[in-house]
Amino acid sequence: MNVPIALTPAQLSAAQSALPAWTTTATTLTRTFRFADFQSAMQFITDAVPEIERLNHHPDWRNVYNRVEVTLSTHDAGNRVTALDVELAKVLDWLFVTAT
Ligand code: H2B
Repeated sequence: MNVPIALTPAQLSAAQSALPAWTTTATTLTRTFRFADFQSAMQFITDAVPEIERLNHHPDWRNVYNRVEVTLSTHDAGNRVTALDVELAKVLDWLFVTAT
């Protein structure tokens, strides 16, 4: 596998524009998804599994009742944000829109 490259400041800025619901820093993309209830939150997590495996890129996330708090970072790039994080963020946004 190619070593993932951290985004430049200009690329981070473009990522923030493409992901308005996310908080973008050089080291993390974060978003909290809110659902009707616990079961809907867990369904979202389950629905994301095939896409996560396809990307071979894994989120740090935390579920509290109807919330899923997601933090994306690329460990292989020294815990920096890379294009893989941006791609996974877009996938999760898409799954969220189709689920709610
Ligand atoms: N997920 C995330 N979020 N960051 C990584 O650096 C990462 C990963 N690396 N999933 C992958 C797996 C790597 O460990 C394997 C060997 O491809």
